[in-house]
Amino acid sequence: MKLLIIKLGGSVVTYKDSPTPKARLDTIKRLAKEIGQIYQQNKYQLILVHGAGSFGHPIAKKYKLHQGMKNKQQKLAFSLMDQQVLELNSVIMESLLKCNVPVVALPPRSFIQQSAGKFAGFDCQIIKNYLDQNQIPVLFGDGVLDDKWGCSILSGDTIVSFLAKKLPVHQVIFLSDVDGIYTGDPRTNRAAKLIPEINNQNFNEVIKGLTPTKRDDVTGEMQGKLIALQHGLKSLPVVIGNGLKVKTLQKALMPASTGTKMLLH
Ligand code: IP8
Repeated sequence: MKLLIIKLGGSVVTYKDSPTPKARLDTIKRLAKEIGQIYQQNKYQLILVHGAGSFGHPIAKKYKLHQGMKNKQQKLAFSLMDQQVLELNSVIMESLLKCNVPVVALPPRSFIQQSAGKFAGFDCQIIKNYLDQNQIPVLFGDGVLDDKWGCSILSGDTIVSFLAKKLPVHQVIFLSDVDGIYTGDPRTNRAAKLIPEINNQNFNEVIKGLTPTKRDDVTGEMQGKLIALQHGLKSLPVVIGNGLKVKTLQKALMPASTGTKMLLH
């Protein structure tokens, strides 16, 4: 069986621009069905990672939780953020379970710590053990303990990149709310063009072209994410596609997938 990592971006599972937590329930249900269909094929082992979207980023930004926690207000906000993220996770878990997908949630806060906002990895054995049981581990971007700052934010993308380096991963699929990586922000710039392929030749140029959007995002939007992902995803086929569109996941598994394909060496 081939090991697949699917990242459900925060913009797919939530209304990311909402200042308060708001899940995209219909999209989550449809994606759960599509993931169920992939699971039923018995060809793939799956690891799922989801983003936090409006359940994590607005509160993290408001209380600067990506820079740590010192006062009582921040400590309370950290707890609230972690609770909100857990709520989103349980909506996703429930939908997957309804589609008979044997998922198990592994909240990163319970076994990962960072140091001054830096991620230093974790022991993947627990993930391997669940995979051996044909269970599907579900991890997510989370607020975690930080030995220098008290707390910091761990992005789901960092987790994906780390797992892709540590495990014999066949392919990684990222789903967001646009068709792939563009030369600008396609939500605001009509001239932005989809980049069909990212490789060693055009990687730096693509990064330079990505400008931050006005969205509340404490983990760096696409530019920061691609840089973070770059090392973990070497020599691995990656597809970045639109999770709001039906069957993007299935298409990502075909050679002629839609979206942006990335292969770096
Ligand atoms: O949405 C961020 O994870 P991401 C996690 O995967 C929080 O970048 C809590 C803001």
